[in-house]
Amino acid sequence: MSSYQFNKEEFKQEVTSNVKNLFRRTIAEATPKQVFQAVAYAVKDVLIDEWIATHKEYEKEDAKTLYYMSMEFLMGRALGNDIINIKARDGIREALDELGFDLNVIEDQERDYALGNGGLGRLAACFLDSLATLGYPAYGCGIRYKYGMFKQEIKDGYQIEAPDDWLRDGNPFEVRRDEYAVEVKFGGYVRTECDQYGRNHFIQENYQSVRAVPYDLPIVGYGNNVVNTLMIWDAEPINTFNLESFDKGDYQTAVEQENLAKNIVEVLYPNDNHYAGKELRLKQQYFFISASVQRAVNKFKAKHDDIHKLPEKVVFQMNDTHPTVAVPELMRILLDEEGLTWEEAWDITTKTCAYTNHTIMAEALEKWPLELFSRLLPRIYQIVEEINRRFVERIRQTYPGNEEKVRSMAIIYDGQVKMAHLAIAGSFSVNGVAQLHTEILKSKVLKDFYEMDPWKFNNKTNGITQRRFLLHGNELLANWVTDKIGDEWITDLPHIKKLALYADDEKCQQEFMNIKYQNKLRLARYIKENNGIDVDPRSIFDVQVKRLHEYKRQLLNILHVMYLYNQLKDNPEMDMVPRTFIFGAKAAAGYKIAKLTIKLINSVADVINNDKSIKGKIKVVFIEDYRVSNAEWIFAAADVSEQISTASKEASGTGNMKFMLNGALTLGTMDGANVEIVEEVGKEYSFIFGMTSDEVIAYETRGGYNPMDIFNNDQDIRRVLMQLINGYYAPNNTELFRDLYNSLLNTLSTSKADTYFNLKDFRSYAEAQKRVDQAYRDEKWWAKAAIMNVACSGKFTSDRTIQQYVDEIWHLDKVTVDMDE
Ligand code: Z15
Repeated sequence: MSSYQFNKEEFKQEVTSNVKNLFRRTIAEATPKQVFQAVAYAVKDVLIDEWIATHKEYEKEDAKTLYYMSMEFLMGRALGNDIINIKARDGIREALDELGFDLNVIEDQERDYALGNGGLGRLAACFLDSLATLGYPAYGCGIRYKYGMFKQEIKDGYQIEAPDDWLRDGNPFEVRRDEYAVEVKFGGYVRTECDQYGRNHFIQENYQSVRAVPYDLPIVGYGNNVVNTLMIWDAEPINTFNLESFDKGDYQTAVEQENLAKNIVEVLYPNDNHYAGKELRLKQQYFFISASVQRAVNKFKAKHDDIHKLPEKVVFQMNDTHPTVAVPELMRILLDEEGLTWEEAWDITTKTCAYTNHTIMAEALEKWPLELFSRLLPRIYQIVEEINRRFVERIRQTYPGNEEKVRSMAIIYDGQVKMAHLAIAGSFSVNGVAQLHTEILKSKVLKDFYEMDPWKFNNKTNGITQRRFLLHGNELLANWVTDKIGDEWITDLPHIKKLALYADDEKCQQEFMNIKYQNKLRLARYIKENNGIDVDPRSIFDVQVKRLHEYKRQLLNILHVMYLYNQLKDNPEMDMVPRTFIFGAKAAAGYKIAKLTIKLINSVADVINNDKSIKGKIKVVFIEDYRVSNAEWIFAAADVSEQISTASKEASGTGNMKFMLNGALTLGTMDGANVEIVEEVGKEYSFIFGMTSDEVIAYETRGGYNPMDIFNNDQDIRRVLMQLINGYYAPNNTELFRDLYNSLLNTLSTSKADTYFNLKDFRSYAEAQKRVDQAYRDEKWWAKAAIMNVACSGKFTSDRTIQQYVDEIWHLDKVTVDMDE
């Protein structure tokens, strides 16, 4: 296979000429931002030929294609990743050097593509990277939000949300594909017309519509010339090409359609693991799904004349329930536009759609009120009703006389459309995202569905791309690993196991710890620049970065910091390894208790960081605007990875894997993929604590536990809790943290107190923290344990996850792209 040959002089030429053409400046006068744009266009120039060649190959091979449907793609930055994947990073670094610019500074000019909230969106991004690297035909299908995830500013310790105007300077990598625009219809009513053969036709009338226009973004495979596509849809008013409503003088409708188009793609909903039930959200879902399904069917029909064969060439993976309207939308197209019978259409649909479940949290389950659903999507609603009617019929046939099954499994029930039930009924595959999670789905949350169709259920433990989170994010460690064991790990992560040979080697241990130190220095500089806080790079970097959510228990972490500080105040000579507690987290804008937790962390930080008497033994840092680009640096610098969710609640977690890959030790509960991490690296190189998921679920079945028992019996915990309401961390407003106190202890209703078992797990957590402190004193042991974590991370590459999806669900054809042809 021949691949792209980088030519430095040509590249410098092109950058120089791009700067001229774009900005009317010489390269010497250009700002870093302008140079970024010029470099991005030069890189795109390389990609574009591979992009075209890749799709030629897919056409030629008539390869089966995956459409990965997701409301979120948390891509981060493109440039650094793309030039690594075309293997031109060193060359471009040199070229820029010679032009007088630093590649790191240039990369830093790019905005993150923050089209996602957290784990679910970042998983989609890792999957695209792996699909391209493995050479599988795949499209990511999503929304081109005008504003992505909000930028977080911390003012006076509070989170302030600022709009993420990520497209302001344009996106050099995107390509607008006007020729693939389609129409998406909302509202109106359905008129039924009987034709001469007695067949019913369903015609949507008096609707509003928008024009969906796809923008393509290149997804570059590693060193294989494959460039796949992330297709994100923009909405435009339809009347730019259809002036009908103006002709009729229907000014009102025209204006409404214009507003509809403007609103639909305006902003990403900033809720992670939480369903808000907003009408606009359902519009967004149907908008991008209808557009994507239409595009997929059109593309299939351009090459094939038998629509029955769709499942042989096309597969839709629904990333959570958000894209579930794909099921009735495909039915609509097959019934109303292709004229198939219900049985034929259902057969095709249920062989084309597959569903991934990402959570067992009840508050995340999407249930749309019938009134809203039927008003917005009248034809889709009719189809869902019929799907439900037949599904309920099947339940009754399978379980005669057992109406309880109907109540628990129906798609339409209690005046709502239950999207998870629709997704399961309409799919040939239902997968969880870690072993434990899948077991809980099968035995608890989706038990009835599992018992009826056990063959649908399967597990695909999540993974991450080592190309972004080691090769790009941690260059020092990546080079070190390659020096030791060669570079196969880049596309075959299990090879990294060979590092275990070096775990006991003292020289290697020192080299490793020195790299960690360099990365801690880099992060310390970032923290100083962005937060103005001095941290000691010799201290333990103890890190919890993830969305802020009660079940993830940032509160447990900060309560423990308060406890530790009390101990130090009592005994300033207390022997402890200096520790820097680092937090990074965005809270959904309307999530009060989460925002208050951020304020608490910052208030505790204020007090502790300014207390000279503890001699800098504890520092607390809240990193503003945690996002993919700074995450790469944070993982690289971490010693301790905090994965402390209430057992059973974190479906998988993926940050846990990124820390492991970068040689941090896991301090965590037996939850999600932590279980598998510990299985790989061994309990001896992790710090495990807390209740098991079985214990948690047993308590929940009994209606919770009474935290007052702990409050009454544990002096240290009581002291910490009192500090929430006595103004210790808020002298001017003693009531500030009352809601946090109440969430832990609400004396009026025990069932609503501490639903995430913070206090129940506190002692066990504190003990585990003590073990961390002890362990770090033995630098050789720590280095060995850290190296073992890196060495045992092979399972957690998204390349493995994708290969399992391909083998067991998607059955895609692998393609190779040769640039000589
Ligand atoms: C989200 O980020 C996740 C699940 C959801 O249902 C939603 Cl709406 C958002 C996360 C899980 O919380 C996390 O455990 C998992 O690793 C991730 O999805 C990817 O599967």
